[in-house]
Amino acid sequence: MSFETTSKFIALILRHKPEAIGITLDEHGWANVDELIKGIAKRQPFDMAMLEEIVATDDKQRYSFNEDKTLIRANQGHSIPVDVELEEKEPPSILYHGTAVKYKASIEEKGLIPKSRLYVHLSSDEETALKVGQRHGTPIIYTINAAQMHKDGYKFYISKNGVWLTKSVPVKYHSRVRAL
Ligand code: HQG
Repeated sequence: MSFETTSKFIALILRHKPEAIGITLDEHGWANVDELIKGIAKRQPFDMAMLEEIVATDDKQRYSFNEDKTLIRANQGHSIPVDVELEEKEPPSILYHGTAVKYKASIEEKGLIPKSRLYVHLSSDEETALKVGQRHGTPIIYTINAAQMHKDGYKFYISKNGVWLTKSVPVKYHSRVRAL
């Protein structure tokens, strides 16, 4: 497996499917590092040095170790219900969400919902939103009136790797940036 594929596999284990290698996460999303390494090493050569390199060089800083590196978790992006102790924070006045044209009708009817994940993922810059949207097809970007949402009592969180998260975004708080 390439470095990139291994990193994706770790995201799958730590966010969605720890049972893929027969491990579990605790309520805060932590996996035991030894168990993770052993589980992956059953499929391919894998050790602590490789895990440390993946964590250190990950382009989105997706993972964190605890202090003594006996535990590891994903910073955000989970579909399984874990509490990663996100920081609740006042958001910037505008946030962005990148998605695909194919979801437009549904989003403009139901608002933004987390679908399989625990939160709707938002970014403070448009460029990130564009990249996120492109993963799904022809991208479209929504601006979110986060200041108004916050005033109205909606909670926002920022993950350790700088992703803004909220439970849902009702239609009245978003508008499309690109006319598609
Ligand atoms: C869409 C990646 C229909 C939503 C990224 C999105 C991000 C709706 C898709 C992180 C909808 C879910 C998360 C509605 C929302 N009807 N579709 N009412 N409401 N959607 O992958 O935000 O590389 O779960 O717009 O960079 O694309 O994995 O969420 O298009 O930070 O670390 O449903 O995942 O990071 O897709 O991406 P996703 P996302 P990583």
